[in-house]
Amino acid sequence: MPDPSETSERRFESNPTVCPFCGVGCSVEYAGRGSATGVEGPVNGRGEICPKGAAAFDVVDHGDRLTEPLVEHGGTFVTAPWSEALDRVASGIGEVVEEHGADAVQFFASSNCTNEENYVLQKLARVLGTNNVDNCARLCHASTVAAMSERFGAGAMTNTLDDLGEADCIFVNGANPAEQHPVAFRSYILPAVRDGATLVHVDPRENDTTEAADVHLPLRPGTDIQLLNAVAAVLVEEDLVDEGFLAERTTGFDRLREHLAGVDVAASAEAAGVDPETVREAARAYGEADRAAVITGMGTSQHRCGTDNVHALLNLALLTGNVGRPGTGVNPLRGQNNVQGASDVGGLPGVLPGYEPVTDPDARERVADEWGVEPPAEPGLTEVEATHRFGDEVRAAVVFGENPAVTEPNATAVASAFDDLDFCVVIDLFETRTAEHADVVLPGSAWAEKSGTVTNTDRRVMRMRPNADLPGSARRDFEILTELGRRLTDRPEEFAYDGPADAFDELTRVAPIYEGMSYAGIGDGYQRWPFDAEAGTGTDVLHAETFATGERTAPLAVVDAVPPADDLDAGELTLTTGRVLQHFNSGALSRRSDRLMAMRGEDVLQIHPADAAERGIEDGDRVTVSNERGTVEAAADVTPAVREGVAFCTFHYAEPLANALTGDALDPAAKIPEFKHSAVAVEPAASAAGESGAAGEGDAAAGDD
Ligand SMILES: Nc1nc2c(c(=O)[nH]1)N[C@H]1C(S)=C(S)[C@@H](COP(=O)(O)OP(=O)(O)OC[C@H]3O[C@@H](n4cnc5c(=O)[nH]c(N)nc54)[C@H](O)[C@@H]3O)O[C@H]1N2
Ligand SMILES: Nc1nc2c(c(=O)[nH]1)N[C@H]1C(S)=C(S)[C@@H](COP(=O)(O)OP(=O)(O)OC[C@H]3O[C@@H](n4cnc5c(=O)[nH]c(N)nc54)[C@H](O)[C@@H]3O)O[C@H]1N2
Ligand code: SF4
Ligand SMILES: [Mo]
Repeated sequence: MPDPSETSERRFESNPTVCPFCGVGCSVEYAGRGSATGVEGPVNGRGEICPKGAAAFDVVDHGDRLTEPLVEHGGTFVTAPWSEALDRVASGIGEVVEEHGADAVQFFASSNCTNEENYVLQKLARVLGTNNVDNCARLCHASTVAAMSERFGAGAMTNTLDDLGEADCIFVNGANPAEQHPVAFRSYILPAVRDGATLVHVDPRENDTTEAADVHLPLRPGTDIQLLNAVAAVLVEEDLVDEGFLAERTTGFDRLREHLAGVDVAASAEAAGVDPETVREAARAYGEADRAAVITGMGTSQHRCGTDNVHALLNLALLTGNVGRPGTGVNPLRGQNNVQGASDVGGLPGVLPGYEPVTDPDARERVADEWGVEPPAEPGLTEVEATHRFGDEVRAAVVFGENPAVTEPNATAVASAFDDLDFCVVIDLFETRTAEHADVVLPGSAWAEKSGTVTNTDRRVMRMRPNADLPGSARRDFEILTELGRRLTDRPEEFAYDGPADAFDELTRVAPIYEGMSYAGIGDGYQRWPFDAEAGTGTDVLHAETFATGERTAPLAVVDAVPPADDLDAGELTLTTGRVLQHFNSGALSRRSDRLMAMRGEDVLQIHPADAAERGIEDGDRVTVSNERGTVEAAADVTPAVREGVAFCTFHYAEPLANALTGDALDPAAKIPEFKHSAVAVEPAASAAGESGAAGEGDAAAGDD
């Protein structure tokens, strides 16, 4: 492979910045010879990184990078100068706003991009006159945030990664941090376990996290409420609750106790498909621990009852007094490197920067003081609601660093919905599946080409610094977005920033949780929100004296099981989807890394040996996975690691498109999709069947050779 640093015209340099992949937020920099390396940072104190961090530079100088704007002409893209492409965006969006109003435009903010970029994007939407701005936190921890905001007053990790060292029990529900948050796992969770903490893992599959676990509960997908209610019932039954905490810091215990008295532990465990004794073991480990921390991920959040799942999880922490002290709490591990920040800065339809509700007149007025115009008072559309209305009341979309044609549920329908729009602009690094449906594609800047800040999973705001100049005519995302602000709104002066630092200063004046932060204060380290401007420090442990709601108490919640949207017909399996270590989300970045592709090159379907045998499927066979929404083909990985009746595949590829199979059902509170439960039929693929009978197809295949 040619060394990009020798063949490229581009200039690279080494400056500490933040890994573009997961929300752990490891510090990395350019290391020469086309590679990135870890450097000592606030989170990775010894410069440790995972394989994705090590591969981060592979996309920066990749031959597929977009280097010129693309404009659609007669069904194909042609390259165009920036002035023409931007004119086309201004007229495309302008005409839709003129004819249908600003609420006919949907803005997709980017969890992969900086606080400053997302701040500008949501400001652009709101100055234009709509709250229709969302980011893929919607597909991710929206339900976690909904439940935690309601009960605790804040949706983020209650504690810090460092805190995990003080935990005596770590209860991991629906997350696989060994693969998805590897440095959090190796540098924080594993040391705590080696130090004696008991690790409980609630996951239908055995994976790398399970290997380190003391207790594994391989539940049926979609039965978290049954399982967590059984754990809560044991806590009450066996007197493992914290009476003092319940009296002082909670309300509603009598009602919950009464409800749990009606929960039969054995029957509930059976409904979840797990052994009642193992449920008791898990409950004792959590309830007897002096300090117990919950970690939660997509297995909990991505259900039509995702918000209720989290409510059931929050009960455990409140029942046992595991909130407000180091080593405790409820800790959602956040997805992309800036999904926390994209939400913090207002990239959500219901809240302004700093989570101030758009419905709050005081909050709107505070923003108006800064912007000179008041944002609309009605919450906007979430992103899946919006794609369901493309061509209807939504007529245009601005998609910034997101790939919904691959990552939203029922994605074949989503992709064709993009064609129903009057106008669509995509700002990305690559010509993604989503970009294929755009009218204009603008070439943005990769992580190594930008400066700004990102906020990691434990609320640390850290600085990104450039390691590379731009390829071809690509532009910095910040400059593209401010230019769109000047062209699309009638307040161009509001988008005349003197660089990202200037936008960050404005953010600290608008978002109360960021008040008092500065680039200088962050320096090579971090500042954590909520930030105390006077003391000049952040808050590590939330909810210590009072909850972020301002109340001394938080309510306990009665939670009833909710059946999944898809019913299983005879012979069908439950498909649940997720991730592997070597790939990242839609694969837009990870699939372009030769070194990651060499480690793991395709999406496979994990299926239990008994289910495989019943269908005549052997390890490595091609299989079709289908339901009324679509059919995909994959190679079978026959393994007892996945429970019987369940199949698992990743969604890291546009081909096969796993999300062709997932459904449209949304959680009513958070509007998060049901990615973790779909009914599917699995059978040997026709090509495989061809060898054992369908001679015509077999011959055709041979003919191709
Ligand atoms: N390597 C890698 N790292 C990543 C990403 C990536 O794509 N690749 N993506 C990033 C992003 S955006 C996110 S949000 C995080 C996500 O990180 P995780 O939350 O760890 O991700 P998932 O693999 O989607 O789901 C976690 C586990 O949930 C289990 N599960 C499935 N159904 C259920 C269920 O009904 N109940 C329970 N309790 N468990 C269930 C799955 O078997 C899976 O092991 O990872 C981030 N980090
Ligand atoms: N079946 C199934 N589907 C899922 C999930 C699941 O578990 N199962 N998980 C869901 C979750 S948790 C998430 S977060 C979503 C993720 O959904 P997406 O956010 O759509 O997925 P990504 O692949 O992270 O897409 C990021 C896009 O941003 C571009 N990009 C990256 N960096 C930059 C940059 O600096 N500038 C610009 N302009 N563009 C950039 C990339 O090229 C890519 O096209 O997927 C969801 N979909
Ligand atoms: S753990 Fe996350 S932030 Fe750290 S190197 Fe790996 S992908 Fe990057
Ligand atoms: Mo995510």
